[in-house]
Parts: sequence; C-alpha cells; structure tokens
Amino acid sequence: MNRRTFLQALPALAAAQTPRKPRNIIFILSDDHRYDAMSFLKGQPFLETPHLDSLARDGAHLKNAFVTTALCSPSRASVLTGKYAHKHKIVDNNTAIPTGTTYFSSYLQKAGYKTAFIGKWHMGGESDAPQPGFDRWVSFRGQGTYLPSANGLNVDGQKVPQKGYITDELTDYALDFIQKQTGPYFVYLSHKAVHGEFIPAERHKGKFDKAKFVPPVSLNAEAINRPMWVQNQRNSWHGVDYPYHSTISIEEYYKRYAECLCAVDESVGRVLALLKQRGELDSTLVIYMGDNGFAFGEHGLIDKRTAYEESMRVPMLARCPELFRGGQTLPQVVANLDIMPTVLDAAGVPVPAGGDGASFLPLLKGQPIAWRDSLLYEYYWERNFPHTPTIHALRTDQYKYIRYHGIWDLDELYDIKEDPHELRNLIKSPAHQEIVKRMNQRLFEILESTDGMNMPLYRDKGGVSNLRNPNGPKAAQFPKAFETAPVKPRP
Ligand SMILES: [Ca+2]
Repeated sequence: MNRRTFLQALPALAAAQTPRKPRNIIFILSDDHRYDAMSFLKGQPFLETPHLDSLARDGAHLKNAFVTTALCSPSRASVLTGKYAHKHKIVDNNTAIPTGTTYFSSYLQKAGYKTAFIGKWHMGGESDAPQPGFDRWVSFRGQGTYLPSANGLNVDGQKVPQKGYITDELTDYALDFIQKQTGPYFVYLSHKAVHGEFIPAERHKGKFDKAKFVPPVSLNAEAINRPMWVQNQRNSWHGVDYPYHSTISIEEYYKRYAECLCAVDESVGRVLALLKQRGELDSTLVIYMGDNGFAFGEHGLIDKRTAYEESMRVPMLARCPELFRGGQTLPQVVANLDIMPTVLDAAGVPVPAGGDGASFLPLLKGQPIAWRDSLLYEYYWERNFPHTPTIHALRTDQYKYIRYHGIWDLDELYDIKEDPHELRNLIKSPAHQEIVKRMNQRLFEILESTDGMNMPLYRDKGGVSNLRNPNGPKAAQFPKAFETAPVKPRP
C-alpha cells in the first residue's frame, strides 16, 4: 500500500479497537543498543542477554525495527510524540523540545493511568525538570553519568543524590513505582546504558576480556561507488582511524559495551520477576527498544546518524501472552513512530490524529491489516559533528535509497536483499535508474505530505568535534563517477 492509503487506514484501525480492561504497560528504552547485540541473534558470539532472549522467546521479536532518525534526542521525541523529527522539530541533541508538546503519556493519564518516567530524557538542553504527562519523574541532566556525580537525579522536582550504578538505580525506582500501584499504570524506563563512554557495573567489568570479537564484514571492504564523505569520515571523531579523537580499539570498545548491556539485561529480568510476583506477567504489555543503532566499524565508521543498517536499525521485543502468541518473529517494518499508537491501542485509548505511525498490535495478533511498504529516514547535519551530511532515505524490504543534501557527493542505492552489508552502491547502475527515480519521488511524496519540506535551523551550541588524525588516511578523491573529460568548445 502507498503512504496515503496507509495514513487513511489509521482512523479505521483506531475504530477497530474494542473496549477492554485497562492494561498495564512497561516501555523499556535503552540507548545506542544496536539491533543484533542480543545473544539469541549472535551479533557477537560472546554476548549474554538471557532476559532479552526470554522476551523474544515468550513474546515477539520485531526483527525489522528502525528509527526514523538515528540520534538520541530526535528519536526519543519521535517515540514520545509519534511524529517525524521534521514535525516535532527536535533534530539535534541540543535543542529544547517546543513548549506545549504533548507526550503520549498524557493521554494515558486522562484515561486513568498512573504514569512514570524514569531515566534519560535528554531533550530541553540541560534541564532535568519534570515534564507534563508523568505522575512520577526520575531523571538527570543531559546524558547523565554511569556512576554518582555532583548533578545527581531529579526526583519529582527535587535534587536527590545518585547512590550507585545508574542502570541498577533506575531499575530500583521503576520497581518501587510498580510496587505502589493498585490501578492501571504505565512505566517509561529510559536507560542511560548502553551509551558511551561505556562504564560497566563493577560485577561485569572484564567479563568479556578473553572473548573473541568478530570484525564486521564492511570494516575494510572495498565498496563500489562509496561516497567521498564516508571515506573521509574514517579519519574523524566518528571513524575507525580516529575514533572520538583517540586510539581506542573497536574490539575493546565493543566488549565494554557488551558488559554495560549485561546490567540492562538484568534490569529487564528484574522487571519481569516483579510482574510475575504480582501475578501480572502475562497481562502486562512489555516493550523493549533501542533509541538508535550503533556502528562498530561497519563502513569504517563508528557511532550512529547514518542511514546504514547498523545505525538506523534497533532491537525491539514485545511480550504480552494475553494479547499475542509468544515465540513469533514479526517481519514487517516497524519504527519509533509506532510506539505511541501501539501503547495507546493496548491501553484502549483512541490514537489522536496527526501522528506518522500506526499500532503494530494487529500485526502481532496475526490480523491482516494494511501496512507501510517503505520507511522514511532523516538526519539533519550538526555543526558539532560536521562529517555526516544531511540525509533523507527511503527503505523498502528490498532497496534503500539515500539522498544527501548540501554536499557534492554521490547518493546511494542498495539492494539490501542481495547486498545486506551495503557494499555495492547501485546509484549509477543503468538497470536501476527507474528504481532510483521512483524512490526519489516516493521520498518527496512522504516529505510533502508530512510537512517535511523545511529543515529546522538552530543557533550554534556546544563543542565541535571536527579534527583529523595527521597520521591517518588523507582526504578521499572525488568518486570516479563524477569524472568526465571537458567537451571541446563549439566553433
Ligand atoms: Ca542514543
């Protein structure tokens, strides 16, 4: 179905909801957790995530889950509002979310839910003040810290010291809130982990020291028609030749990441154990998701922002045996935009108009509904990290079209079924020009129909990470595709 039909189907989907008893809902969001970093997917052979694995086993693994912008604040704002970044206007990590923005928890409150936000907010500059829509508020400024710091926590407007390891402490607050509830409740547990700089819990430190790390296929692979900016990014803050302007090894870095993830996994286990103890395990909808992906050397890059799979793809798991069968793998493309309508659907609360996503509950229940056949991706250039350009992309099950803005370079087209590591850019392939044209048209149709034709511009703020390693690779040549001999002047 096309985008317009998909959007037109939204009210029908909402109307199809039937009244039901209020359902408790727990949404657990982790930070920078890449899609395959779970032991059941063997993203690396040494990963240990038994509780996330249990969510997949007893619930659903949404294997094609993506974010529409692979950056902390924009993606989080899309989760909370159900809208694209160009619509909610949070296109970087520095800008305050516009006053008056409604988060979906407000609709749950109106329906009688007690709601809690616990963890990383990271929107609105450095503020950690309580936001509307939450009865319980536990947060911290900006990225927060793994270990106690002078900033501490903001608990319902009061400054409270952070006592221990952040992942454990946020989980303690979440469990405390759940234990006090006698009516319907919603918990938004928003972990700081596994964001850099990775500091594992003391009990997990060095756990994977001797493990074998498998480097990604595309780390040093020759690529066909790789854009110049990607080659140049290798020697930058977000590249393997100058990662964070340091000499850290990707392998070491991944191992610390995997150790940080152990505490997140335990957090999920503790939440599930409490639900079981309360007799609510099978009636509660538990959704686990990452806010964006993370490259560990793919294409010679680290971190996120790009439209490559490792960056825009996220882990997503959902469990609620009362609603849908366990052990299923959902093939459809779902996104951060769909969390709000899905949660409201599960709560029996009407989904307000103006959103860009839809509830994926019917898909989990096996109901035949119309669903999107392509997903828009967007990223807006940050002065702070100038090596990644503005990106608009469209991803279907077979192709990914990536369009760069404000840069003299190659766009990209990948056949992700044939070329899952995105190494053969087909943008200049004569056989694919019709597909490029069609996807470009579709991309702009989506932008036009969702008020996406203007790019938000904000004042400069924060530091700039734009250095190069003098001993690293030199600047890349223009792609051959641009080279054409001058024509003879006409007589
Ligand atoms: Ca993030």
